[in-house]
Parts: sequence; structure tokens; C-alpha cells
Amino acid sequence: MYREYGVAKLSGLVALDLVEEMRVALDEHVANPGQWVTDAGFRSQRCFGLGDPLLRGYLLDPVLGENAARAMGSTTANFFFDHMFLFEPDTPIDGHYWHQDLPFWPVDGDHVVSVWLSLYDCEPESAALKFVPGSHRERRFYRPLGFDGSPMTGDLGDRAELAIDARSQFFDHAAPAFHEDPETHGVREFSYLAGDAVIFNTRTVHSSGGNNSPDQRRLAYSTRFIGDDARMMLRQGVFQDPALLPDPDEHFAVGAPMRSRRWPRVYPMTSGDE
Ligand SMILES: O=C(O)CCC(=O)C(=O)O
Repeated sequence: MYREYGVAKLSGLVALDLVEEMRVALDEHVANPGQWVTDAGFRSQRCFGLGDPLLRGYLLDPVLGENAARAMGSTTANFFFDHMFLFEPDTPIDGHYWHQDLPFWPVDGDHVVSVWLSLYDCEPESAALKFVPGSHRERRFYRPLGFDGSPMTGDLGDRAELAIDARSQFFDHAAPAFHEDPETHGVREFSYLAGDAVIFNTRTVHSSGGNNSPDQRRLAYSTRFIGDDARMMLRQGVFQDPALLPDPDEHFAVGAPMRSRRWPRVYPMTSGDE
């Protein structure tokens, strides 16, 4: 399923008692956001979970890592980063924000995967994540835009000179409005119960349609993993999230394997690991 469609459902991934504890933990981070926050009508926050004992336990759980490794077809899975998305009730959006994740990130490869966990029940009307199955097989990316549709440019600081001309990796346009003709594009909608997840290739096009429910909250927590073939990459002229670069004292070279103390091995565990 995952290999063919670039997405697969993981029903009941997390038990309800842990879901409830995670809601509380995530709400604390919503109230006290760290550095990496975006508000586009809905809240997106990333790279905060490892400092939180409860969330850290979830993010580095070897069972989650094994799911990721098996889906990717990789012998290993390293944690890459965590990313929370919150739509309060009645947060409609104008259209969709169809996108692939990989071109926003300083990484390349097929072994890059996300596990998107829903902390509340959600339906397509209440911002359930939907997908364009098979879009991970397209070797080019749509031009990345911000969640609000604005163009994004990246400031890579000292590392800008390492970025490569990646124009051949991109179409010259952003993702089409797949929701306007869902049947032709085979758009796959899912419904989620709290604790359900989807695992998806970060080349697979995805979006929600905003939260049109007057009373249903939508909170999701994505965990990103990297596997054997993931390589460091910086692309000129597109946003390459600076939160995801290795620490400044660590070696960075385009094409090099992903090695950083920020990206701990989750699967397989070796003795001495957490
Ligand atoms: O939860 C959302 O609405 C967006 C999720 C997403 O884009 C992701 O996890 O990569």
C-alpha cells in the first residue's frame, strides 16, 4: 500500500490514554511556543518535542521507528523532527495547501517519511489530511509555497554557498488545485479516530481543506524519519527550513549521509541507546 500509493493508514497507532496525555503536553507547547512557529490561520509548530519527556518517549519509540523503517524499505530509521498542526474549530481556509514536504527540507532521498497522528477524531470537513496517491513516484517537485500560498525564499546564512542549482528537480509551477477535480486525480480522503495515523512518503502530495466544523478541534502531530538513502541537500531559491540543519559545529556537505546529534537512531536500537 505504502509503496504503491505513497501513503498508508495506521489505525489505532496510539492508545487513547496516551493520546489524552499527548493532548495536554501539546497544549502546553501551543501556549508556550518555541522558536519555530507559523500561523497561517492555523498553527504549525516544529522541533520542540524532544525536550518534553512525554513527547520524547513517543517520538523515539522503536516501534514507531520500525514502522517507519519498514514502510521506507530502509534498514534504519533516525528521528528527523516533529511538527504539530492545530486547527481550532471553525478555521476554514481559502482552497487547499497541496504540497510535498521534501522540497522544503534540506534533505533528498526516498527514505524520508512522516507519521501524521490525529489526536482527535477528524473528517474531511474537519481538516482530515488527504492525499494524491502515487504522486510520490513523480520525480519532480511542485514549487513550494507557504501554507497561505505565498512564495517562500530561504535564508541559509553561512551555508548559502553550499546550495546547489536544483531547477531540474522542479516543475515551474506550484501544485494544482487537486480538490477541484478529485476524481480525475484520485484524491484519497481519510477519516481518523483519535490515535489513528497515516504514514506517507514526503514526496506524496497532501493537504487538508481546513476545519469547517463549529465544535471539533483538529490537532495532529507529525513525526519525520530519515532512512538509509537520505542525503543532505540544499536547494537554491527555495525555502530550506533552517530549523532542520545540523548544528553549526557539525559537518555539512551536500550529498553526505544525514548525520547529526539532532537526528538520533530510533530503529534498530543498539545497546547504549535510549
Ligand atoms: O496537518 C496538516 O494540515 C498538514 C500536515 C502536513 O503537511 C505534514 O504533516 O507534512
